[in-house]
Amino acid sequence: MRSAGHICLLLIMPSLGLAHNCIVDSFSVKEDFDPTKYTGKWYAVSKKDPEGIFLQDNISAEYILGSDGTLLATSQGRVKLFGFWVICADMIAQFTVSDPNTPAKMYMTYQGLASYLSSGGDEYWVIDTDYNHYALTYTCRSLKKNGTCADSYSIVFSRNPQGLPPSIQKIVHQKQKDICLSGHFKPVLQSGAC
Ligand SMILES: *[C@@H]1O[C@H](CO)[C@@H](O)[C@H](O)[C@H]1NC(C)=O
Ligand SMILES: CC(=O)N[C@H]1CO[C@H](CO)[C@@H](O)[C@@H]1O
Repeated sequence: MRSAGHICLLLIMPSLGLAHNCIVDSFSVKEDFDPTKYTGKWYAVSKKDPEGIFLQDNISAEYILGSDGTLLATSQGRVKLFGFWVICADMIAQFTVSDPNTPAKMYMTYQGLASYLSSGGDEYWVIDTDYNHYALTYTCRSLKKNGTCADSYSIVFSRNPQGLPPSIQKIVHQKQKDICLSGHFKPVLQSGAC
């Protein structure tokens, strides 16, 4: 009986591995995402960068609930502009939900508080969060023809700037795998530089 069980497992496992494609539309996001519980301060502890300019370190964001129940945020981070000028960037962002059935799939409109900072918009998906310790966000800026992502970024946020305990890192690693970004993350320094 035992060995039969083992054979069964061996046969199933490789097919589970293959079944996972990297089609962005198939990524699961936090179910019944609750923006109220998401409010407050979050610190970036690691990130996967997109192409082009992106926040470097000391990245944090503070979310509040707007009058219509959607999220608003102020965020900070160090950014290198023109290849050499490192400054602390202050940004504000507004979030909208297009499909109420997937409240974790938001669209973020952001604006730099200085004229040399960029403004724009990006998808902002909360892949997973427990609201009290960690959150993993994901953005795909452009898709390939086959539905996989051509240019993405993703950030691991923690309520605690010191980082995440190992038990939670394990959950986050699995989620990073689920969005096909395993091994692409780099730590974000929180030096208090800004
Ligand atoms: C999608 O296309 C890219 C190349 O554009 C390829 O590397 C990747 O394997 C393809 N993925 C799937 C799931 O078809
Ligand atoms: C964790 C940390 O050091 N965060 C700092 C990043 O920059 C902001 C504002 O510029 C500071 O208020 C934070 O303390």
